[in-house]
Amino acid sequence: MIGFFRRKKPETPASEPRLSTEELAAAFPSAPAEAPAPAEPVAVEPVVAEPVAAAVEPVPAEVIAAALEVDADVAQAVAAEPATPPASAGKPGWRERLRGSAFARSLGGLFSRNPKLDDDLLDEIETALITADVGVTATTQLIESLRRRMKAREFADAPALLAALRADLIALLRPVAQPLRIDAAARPFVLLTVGVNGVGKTTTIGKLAKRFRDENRALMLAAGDTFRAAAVAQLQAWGERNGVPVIAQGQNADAASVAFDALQAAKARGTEVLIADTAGRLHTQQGLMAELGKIKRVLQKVDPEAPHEVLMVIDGTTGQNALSQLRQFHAAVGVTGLVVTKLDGTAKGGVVFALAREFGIPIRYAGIGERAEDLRVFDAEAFVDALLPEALGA
Ligand SMILES: Nc1nc2c(ncn2[C@@H]2O[C@H](COP(=O)(O)OP(=O)(O)OP(=O)(O)O)[C@@H](O)[C@H]2O)c(=O)[nH]1
Ligand SMILES: [Mg+2]
Repeated sequence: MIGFFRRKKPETPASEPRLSTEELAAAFPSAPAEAPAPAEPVAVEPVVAEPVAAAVEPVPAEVIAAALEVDADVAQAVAAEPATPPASAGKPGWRERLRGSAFARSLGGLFSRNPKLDDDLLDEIETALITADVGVTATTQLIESLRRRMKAREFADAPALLAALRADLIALLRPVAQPLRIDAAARPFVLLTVGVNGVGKTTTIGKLAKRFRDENRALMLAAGDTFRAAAVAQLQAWGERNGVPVIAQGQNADAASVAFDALQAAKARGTEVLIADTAGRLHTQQGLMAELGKIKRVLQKVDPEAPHEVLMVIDGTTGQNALSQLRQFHAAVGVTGLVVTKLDGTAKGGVVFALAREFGIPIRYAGIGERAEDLRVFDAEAFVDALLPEALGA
């Protein structure tokens, strides 16, 4: 039995879903969350566009340094990234980065011994899933499905049940593992990033800038966080590193006006992708949430289809609070894709399953570190296998 766990790669993948698609659909309906109406009427203000701000000149190193000095987080991220990664560096895999997660650790205990196929095993799995932030509803559905099948004698032994759990977890995520497609007809393709404070929006934009530059796309960034000191310099530092122009106005400028200028400039230059940063805001701050709606409407004055993607960044360590964050941001601005960050380190990671089950909104990318290359296209199987103990997963 232990041999099963030790096997490197099962020939018949243990991932073979044992639930039919219909059963899964019934077990995990991805009902879109009810979008509560914003409590505050959204004011549409005409935007008096300043003349299109020229792409900001490269920021002098001392300005960035000064800015970075006051922002230890950024300084750390910048310092962490080698200008040219050594040829041998290679991209660290999902498993390597997610190994320390609470999910991997709590489920790992189950695999380090030889569990019996009984209700105690289900109880232990249930505790592990709840501990990892999978959420009560998703956990209950997973456990009840396993229990039903165990009673129906579908599993020969405990490893068979654990393999079924792996397959069910993957099946839960597969519908939302939809990569971002840049529509070539949209020029520029406008990406608006939103999310609460400190979740990794600006870092994710930097990572995307590198990714899109590597794909030889003409890019532009809009410094729409006019609220936090050093936010503009932080984005400019990322822009400079990747040779991408950044449109900015002064601190405390109107964020919608920055977005408007940037879109006009991007259009004039035939830019392929425009990524707009926004200030972090709590989903409970009604006024700031309404501002997001305004940014969106102002973009639509230039291009009625913009933004083509409203990318909400969610911190993977947040836990179940991520659900109310997404609900509120979705109501305010219509989220079309997610990035779940900080899945490296001690993240529980389970909230990804709760988000998938509750909203069915595509998860575009996963952030698994602070460096430019630490962004992965979200892959259901790779993610689950990185969370599960090695012997079962890969
Ligand atoms: N470990 C880890 N850290 C991350 C990841 N993504 C971002 N961070 C770190 O999270 C911190 C905040 O990142 P920012 O990009 O400034 O977050 P933000 O959402 O733009 O923050 P505000 O603009 O203040 O709302 C920084 O220290 C980043 O390096 C990730 O995937 N893994
Ligand atoms: Mg930011």
